[in-house]
Amino acid sequence: MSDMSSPPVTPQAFSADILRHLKQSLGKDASHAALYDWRMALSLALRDRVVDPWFESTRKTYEARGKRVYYLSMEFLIGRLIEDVAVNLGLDAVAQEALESLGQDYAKVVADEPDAALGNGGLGRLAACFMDSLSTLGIPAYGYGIRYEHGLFEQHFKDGAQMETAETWLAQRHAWEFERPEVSYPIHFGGVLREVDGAQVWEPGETVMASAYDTPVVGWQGRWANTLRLWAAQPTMAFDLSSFNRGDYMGASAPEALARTISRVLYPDDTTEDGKELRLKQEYFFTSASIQDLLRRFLSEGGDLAALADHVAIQLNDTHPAIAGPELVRLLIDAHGMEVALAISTARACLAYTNHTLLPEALERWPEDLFIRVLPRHHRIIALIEAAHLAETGSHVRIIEHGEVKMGELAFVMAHRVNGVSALHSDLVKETVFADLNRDYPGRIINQTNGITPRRWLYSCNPALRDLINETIGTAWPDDLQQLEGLSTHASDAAFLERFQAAKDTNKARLANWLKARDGVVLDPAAMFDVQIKRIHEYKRQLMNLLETIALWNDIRDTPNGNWTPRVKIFGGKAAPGYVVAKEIIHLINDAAALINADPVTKDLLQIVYPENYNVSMAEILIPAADLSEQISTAGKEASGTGNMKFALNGAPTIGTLDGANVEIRDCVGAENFFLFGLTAAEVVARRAEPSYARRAVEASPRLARVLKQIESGVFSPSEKARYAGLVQGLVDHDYFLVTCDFDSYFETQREVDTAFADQSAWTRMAALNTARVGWFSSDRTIAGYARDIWNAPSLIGPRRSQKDVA
Ligand code: GPQ
Repeated sequence: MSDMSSPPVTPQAFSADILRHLKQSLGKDASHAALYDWRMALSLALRDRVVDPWFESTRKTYEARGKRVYYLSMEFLIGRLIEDVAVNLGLDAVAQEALESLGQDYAKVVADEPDAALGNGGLGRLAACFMDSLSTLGIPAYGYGIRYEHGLFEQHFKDGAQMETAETWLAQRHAWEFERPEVSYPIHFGGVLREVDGAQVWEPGETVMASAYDTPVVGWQGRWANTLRLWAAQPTMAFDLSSFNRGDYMGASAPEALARTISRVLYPDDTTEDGKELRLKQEYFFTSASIQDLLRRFLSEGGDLAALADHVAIQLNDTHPAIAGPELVRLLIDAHGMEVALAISTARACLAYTNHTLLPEALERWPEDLFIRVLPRHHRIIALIEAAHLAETGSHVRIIEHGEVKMGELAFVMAHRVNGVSALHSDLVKETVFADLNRDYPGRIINQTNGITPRRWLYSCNPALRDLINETIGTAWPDDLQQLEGLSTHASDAAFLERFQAAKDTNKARLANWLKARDGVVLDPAAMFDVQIKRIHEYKRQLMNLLETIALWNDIRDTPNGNWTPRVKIFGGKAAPGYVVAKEIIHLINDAAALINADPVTKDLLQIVYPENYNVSMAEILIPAADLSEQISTAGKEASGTGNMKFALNGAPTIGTLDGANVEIRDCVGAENFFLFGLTAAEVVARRAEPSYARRAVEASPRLARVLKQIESGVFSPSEKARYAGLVQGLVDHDYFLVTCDFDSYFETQREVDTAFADQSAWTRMAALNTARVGWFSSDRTIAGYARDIWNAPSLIGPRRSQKDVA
């Protein structure tokens, strides 16, 4: 293969690129350039170098005439891109040197980039890691999503309570994208169905245009680049001149306002569904544009639609794009004259569906009348799909039932493969939400355990550990992560462990400096950094973590001269704006922090820190600095988790339940390097059947009872004593997530953590073994699994260069 990456770049040549962009693209000279100008010039200089591999990948894809993967996702939580691109192009050191030779602070310029927060949490971040791995593996792929004008809201705390403000990443030009005004598709809504010569004809009521914006996604060593294509909504007619001429100036811009609403803002929900008409329109908007786009590409290459599935693999990231099934069937029938049964089987051969949750409230269902109003033709198509499914299987599972359109069932029936995201989750998918469909379609449900990209989640975010690993086992691990296993033999080498600990200390100091500068908060770097960062949700049990913190505070106050291990409890995460209980939990954490951090008796031993506005960039600082990873969800509720993998990879052992991918992480790192506690998924189900299980758990635990009493009586909310009475009452009355039942086991296990942490070299060894043994959780392994078991999509690049180098 001709080498697609450009010849080596010198820092001198690269500074010339930056200066050229400063002048030609930003219209500034070095003496007048602001931070923004430098950042844009750097980004554009990097982007230039992605274009050749991108074109070359497109050319090879076209030549191969093989399969393209289309990853449809409502969310792509990509975060900042400068370092991602620089690292993957092997230009990180060059870019830094070039910029510093121009008198700029590289870290400051990198940090000026706004996070592209086009997602809520794990599901969106997974999509971003998958894009990185698809490019690294050289699999031709497109990510398809929405170019939200406003990403996930910004979180502020006012007297400890969460406030939300709009996020504005597009207020500045987005450096990485290419606008494609020529790539645009009409998206229809509403209207009526008319029968013409026995066929259904859809006469839509409303139409908006979907316009493409492309961001190249370059993989490791610049060997391949795919496209993230995001759709923006635009009016078919920007401006209604007749209204304007009548003097109706507001009415004149109505078409524009209406259309823009569709791609205006990301829904801030995570694992709970918000059934709004606009959300349905967003889902159909980007799905229809994507299906039209891939069909156009296929047909322009002379493809025969009967063979579509040999060339097209469409992955549905949760049910949000589940309308892809009926949309593809509709286009095959209505636009291309295919017969119904063949259209359904063709679509199914292309489609696959990933389930990300068992929480029943998260499985999308649309009121049938709303659905008919927005998508009348699709409603009819779904009835055809349902009829075919019932006839084929004799199933009793309906897609439209009790006045609702059930998107989980629709996605399942229209997919040739359905996958869960961890071994435990996939088993539970078979046993619970889709038990009946699993019987109807045996073998359809498979597992693909999630993964994370080691380029961002180790190489970029943790330079201290990265350098140590390079020196210890060589540099071939970033695209072959199981090579980290080679660190295991060094885990009994005192000199290595000392360096491993030094890297951790560097990262803890980096976090401490960052927090001091940002929030004025001072951390003790000798204390254990105990970190729980993720969306705030009852099932993730941040509340249990806080109850344990308060119990520890009580114990320290009771015995101030005891042998305590100093801890900093770090929380990070946002609550959906409408999720009342989650917001109460945030408020309580902040209230408790205010009181406990000010306590002179405990202040050197216990601190609670909750930096506002947790996002991907904050995770990149927190995770490498963590000593302990909190993965404490109610067993059976966290589908996989991916933060759990990031912590372990960066040398933070887990305290956790047997939930999601924790199970597999523990299998990999060894039970002795994982702090396990709590009920199993089966025990959780059994416990819920016991009468008054929460009340009994509280009665059996004086320590817990004391904490609950303190909270309930207003110890942490002196200005409003009853503030948390409802929260506590809820726990005692119906503790669905079994915080009370797992509390004692969690508290005791935390004391084992204290003891273990006090033996520093044993602890560091445990941390290093975590890093050494979690290479399997690379998203390269996950994507290779999808490519093999679901997509049948080959890689178009040869063996990794790193392996060639080794050979
Ligand atoms: N997940 Cl359904 C989300 O982040 N948002 C969602 O709406 C749904 C799932 C998460 C899930 O909670 C985690 O356990 C997974 O690791 C993650 O998806 C990726 O699969």
